[in-house]
Amino acid sequence: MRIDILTLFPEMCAAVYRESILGRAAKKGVLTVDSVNIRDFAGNKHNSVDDAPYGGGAGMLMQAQPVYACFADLCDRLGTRPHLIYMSPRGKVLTQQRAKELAQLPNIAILCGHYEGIDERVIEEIVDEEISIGDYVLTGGELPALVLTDCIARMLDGTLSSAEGRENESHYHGLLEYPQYTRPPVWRGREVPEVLLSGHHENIDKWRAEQSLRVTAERRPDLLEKKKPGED
Ligand code: 4H6
Repeated sequence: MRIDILTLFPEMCAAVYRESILGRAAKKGVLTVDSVNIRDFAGNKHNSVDDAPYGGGAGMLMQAQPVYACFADLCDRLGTRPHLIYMSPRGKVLTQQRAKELAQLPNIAILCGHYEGIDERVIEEIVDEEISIGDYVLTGGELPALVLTDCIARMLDGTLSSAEGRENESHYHGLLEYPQYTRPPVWRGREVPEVLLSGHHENIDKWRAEQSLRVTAERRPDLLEKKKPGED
């Protein structure tokens, strides 16, 4: 799949693609990530892309036209229209389930807002979906876009080694992760639970399932209520 990030800060994204799990996905050829500078589509000699909000108020807004021109150019270059996601505190909160669905798409573009946001008209005109990474506010949409990209990338076949897997992890089956331990067997007087040293895989699986339920009940009872019986 291919993800293009539309941003005023393309350099901020590039460093993350090279490092992290995204670099590995790129190397394996399962994912291409690129960023496009919205400022290249300013269309005026001062390269300005912002203006004051009608009706007054603090701060500036990104103008509709540069965002529109940037997306139109991307569509031309790709020869297709990617699913366009706008990262915004107003969006629907990201879930593992939505990331899994998005990972099925061949082309995604992510629009990052800055200043106080973007002129509503271009959002209505081109945005397919608004996503938030949580109920808090950041200075720009770039970090949320990278969070979403990482979350999608690790759902692609070939991104994770088989050892890392996607199966056992927190939130994948709607439960939190069970506690894990590595050597030594005793550290500062704390012992590794005996069952994990037993080599009895059936008992180990049962212990882990119980622990996942216990941890989830203690910390995130809301996840247990959401989980429908039989759902993975
Ligand atoms: C769109 C509209 C996403 C994007 C406004 C973006 C948090 C999230 C932004 C803004 C974001 C999230 C601009 C509003 C700066 C606050 C960029 N913050 N903001 N939760 N900020 O996913 O002022």
